[in-house]
Amino acid sequence: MNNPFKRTTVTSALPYANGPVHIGHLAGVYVPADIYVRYLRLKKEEVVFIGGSDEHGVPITIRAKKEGVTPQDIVDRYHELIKKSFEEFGISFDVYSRTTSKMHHDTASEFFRELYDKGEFIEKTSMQYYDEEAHQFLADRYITGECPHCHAEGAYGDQCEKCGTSLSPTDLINPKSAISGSKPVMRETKHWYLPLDKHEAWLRRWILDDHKEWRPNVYGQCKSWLDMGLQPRAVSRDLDWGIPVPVEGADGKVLYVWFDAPIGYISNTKEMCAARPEKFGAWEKWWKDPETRLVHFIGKDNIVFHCIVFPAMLKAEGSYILPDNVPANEFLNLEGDKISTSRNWAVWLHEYLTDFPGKQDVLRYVLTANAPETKDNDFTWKDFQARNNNELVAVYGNFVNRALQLTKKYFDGVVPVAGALTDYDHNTLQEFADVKAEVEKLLNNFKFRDAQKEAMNLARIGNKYLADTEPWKLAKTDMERVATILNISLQLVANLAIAFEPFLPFSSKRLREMLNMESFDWVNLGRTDLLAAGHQLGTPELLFEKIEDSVIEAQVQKLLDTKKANEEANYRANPVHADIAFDDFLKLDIRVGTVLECSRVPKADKLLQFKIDDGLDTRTIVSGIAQHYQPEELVGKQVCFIANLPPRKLKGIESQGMILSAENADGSLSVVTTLREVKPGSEVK
Ligand code: B3M
Ligand code: ZN
Repeated sequence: MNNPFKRTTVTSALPYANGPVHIGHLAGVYVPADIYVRYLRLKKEEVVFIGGSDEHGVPITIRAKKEGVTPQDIVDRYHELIKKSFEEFGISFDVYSRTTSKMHHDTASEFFRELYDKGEFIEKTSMQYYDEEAHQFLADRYITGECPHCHAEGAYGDQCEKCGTSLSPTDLINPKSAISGSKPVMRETKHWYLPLDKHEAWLRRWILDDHKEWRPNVYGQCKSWLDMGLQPRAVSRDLDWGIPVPVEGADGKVLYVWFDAPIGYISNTKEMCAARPEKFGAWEKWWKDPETRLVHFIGKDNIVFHCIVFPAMLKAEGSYILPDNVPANEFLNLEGDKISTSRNWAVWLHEYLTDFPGKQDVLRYVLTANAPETKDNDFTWKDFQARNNNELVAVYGNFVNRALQLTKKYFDGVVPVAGALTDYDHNTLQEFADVKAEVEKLLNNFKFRDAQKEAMNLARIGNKYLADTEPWKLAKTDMERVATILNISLQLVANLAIAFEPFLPFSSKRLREMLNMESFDWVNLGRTDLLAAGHQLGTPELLFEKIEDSVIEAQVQKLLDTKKANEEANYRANPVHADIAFDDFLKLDIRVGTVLECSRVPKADKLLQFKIDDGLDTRTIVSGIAQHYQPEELVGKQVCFIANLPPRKLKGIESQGMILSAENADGSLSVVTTLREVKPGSEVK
């Protein structure tokens, strides 16, 4: 590849400082970014690795309110915890700062002001919910009410967590302020918008024509956004947590968190350069020099912000470079279920380290071996164990251990002199050299999973070499040949220390200590003279240990306990309602109907449309159960429905009633039916 770049700025998404980090974060963003940066550093390329915490946004304020502390308390707590987790896992940031820093507030504020002064924003007023008791406008998340689709209580202004439908605050039935509990009123408010529609033409060319090499998932998501047509996006919010909008008359308004967060990459670079100018030089060279290559590592839910919104901001400012690549990953699931912070369905990094002290590289290895590069992937404890025992221990660790132990036994741990090489020796070394080119190609293309697999293949070659040449058998008859075999084996071991360095930095460091070598350069990968004859090695130790079944079973049990606790919490969260008068029950008219027709509602992935024989007539009912049933399964079935609710419009269809379903703890639904067939229209009493 013809590389027109002189240096690389690598950023990794700034995690929200409202919870600890888990394996999904590591697998999706931080391990791949770290592998890439370590690889470039080993190649002696000029690179910086920028990280930090994202400390603004509504979820942080909600969490603070719930705990009765300030948002600053929340972010202080989690920023430290997250930072420590990253350090412990060897994520080698050159800077890890935070968006509540003064440097960031100033930088983001100036950035906004510059675009404002250049006329890059449009101002719009709109009607928004306002809490008259708390005297503030309500962010979408601060409004709760009844979901218009599934009628669950407590749906948020942006989404119903029960049925997953995305909403706007005005969709909610009986909206309530989450701050004061009062009924919010509509008020006019002014906001600034980035007119993405004006940027659409160049974005199309830049992404769709000039960056066809981006990962298909990234390119595809961008294309579908662009094809739908871009709309102006609000870059300010009515909120009291964040960076004040630096414009006259903008009291009570802050920058939208997705406006300030990516600018955090720039602020943190500035902080890094200010702290160590001799090492990093001026910050501008990392952001404004066209010879600098900008690469953003992110998860798939951040694609639009990094490929469309942030580039539009940078372009509007005018003096910045744009990202050259955005290698976004898909999601990692845990034992078949989506990782969820609120359901505690995760392997938290700080807990992992308590349970598996010193085994950072094992997790790094497994997460890369399973990296969700092209599709969502699953982490299971069984697979974790198998990869440790069958690959790290049985292949890599085993080869290293045999080579070092045999050298200790026969040559007192001194690298022996190699004699004449056989054809087989030459072939083995050639295979090694070939793999180097392959690993490099894969790393250059952000294919970390395959690159690590190739590195493991090197260890396989080594293992096979020892198994085929059997030096322990030759020791009685041909010490000269043993010397050659072990010399070659040790060269292969040294090569492994280099090849695995980006992936498994802790193990490579230990291996270097066992080899008694300070450091290796990536350029030397593939060479067969890394260790000179006569060089005294250090003390051999096991590089990896087997993980026993009982240890894995304990982790699986921990997750089962979480599942059980979630189910119980779910039951407690839905206790039996307060008593009602019998007359109230009589008001409810529940009837049995027969499903005549059932179909999906276009553009609503949750909704099914029913035509029901209600005994007298047919009626149309729309129900939010499309994720639980195929329409054809329900035709001909008898269902129970509430017959005397006022009709309501859903996606433009008038729904004349509500079909009853029972809900499991995991959210799955089962339609309520009768045990024996009855006449349509029969009353349920
Ligand atoms: N904090 C969202 C996330 O953690 C957001 C990323 C910001 S990157 C500038 O998924
Ligand atoms: Zn709902």
